[in-house]
Amino acid sequence: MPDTIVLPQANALTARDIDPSLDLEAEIARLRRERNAIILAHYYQDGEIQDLADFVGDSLDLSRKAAATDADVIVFCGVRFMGEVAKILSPDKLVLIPDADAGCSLEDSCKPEPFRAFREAHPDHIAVTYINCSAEVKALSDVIVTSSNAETIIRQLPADRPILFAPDRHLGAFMRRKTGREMTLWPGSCIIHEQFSERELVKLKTQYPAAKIAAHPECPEPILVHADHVGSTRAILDYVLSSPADEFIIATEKHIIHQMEKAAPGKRFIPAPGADGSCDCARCPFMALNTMEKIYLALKNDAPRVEMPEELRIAAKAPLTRMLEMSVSIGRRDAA
Ligand code: CIZ
Repeated sequence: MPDTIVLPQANALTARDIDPSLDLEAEIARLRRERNAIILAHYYQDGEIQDLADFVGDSLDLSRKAAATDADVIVFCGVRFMGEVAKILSPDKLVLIPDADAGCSLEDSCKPEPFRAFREAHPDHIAVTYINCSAEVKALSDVIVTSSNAETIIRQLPADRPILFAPDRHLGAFMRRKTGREMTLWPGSCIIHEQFSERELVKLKTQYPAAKIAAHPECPEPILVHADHVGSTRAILDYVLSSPADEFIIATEKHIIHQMEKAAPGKRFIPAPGADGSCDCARCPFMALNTMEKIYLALKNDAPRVEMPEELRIAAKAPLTRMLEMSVSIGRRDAA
């Protein structure tokens, strides 16, 4: 099946063409109005991008938003597979992403041909695939999940069928422990969640003994065993806001802390440490490729834009639609 393509534009403006005195925020607001565009941002984006966006959320809420919007243009500030999801669900919209190189280590770990072979080797299994994958891998899957709906969806699958879970082996193992389902896991992982250090986490906890630890299920089990709460970004956000505690160690991409600090300015949020205890490890280098300049340029240039062959889009849409249908019990977030 042919690949998704991200189209650049010939003779496009580049960062060098931007007048340094330009008020980027005001220009983006003007272009957004003129183009009837919506800016969607993931919780893992820089704070200034989250503040500029019309809607900030996790993959489930962003997918719902992309499917329902009446905007003509979607600017998706996240990583490439998220822009692909928007295009799959809203094919008539122009979908722009600020940087075509904003990939994902989980997506990179699971290429379509080896995934097809994995499926063929387990013909009786249901293929449950995490949304962090390419459109091609989605097209080869039975149902897509995010970290906020994986458990709800897995519990609805026929109990007598074994499951293939790809590409995140830590999320898969966490789901296996939670649901007791038989699962064969693809050996992928996220470069951010994988590098948190158990030793440094325990050390940090001795400095902040009252702090609660909130961890994302993409973290390996030796991190999760120390957590007071394990959940998706939206679940972690709910946890820290509703908890009576004042201090939290957050084991996921650190930009989610921006929303926490806005909603609970009196509380303290500390990013979980990596192996040397001091690195900026909790920062996703792919998410960090998006900048205000690139959002402005995307709206000026109509590029990079996400396009894909219709045959691929239709094949990838089926398991995504199944995901949305099987997630109706999970409340929507409509506010930014
Ligand atoms: O589902 C997502 O958006 C991701 C990547 C993490 C989360 O838990 O929200």
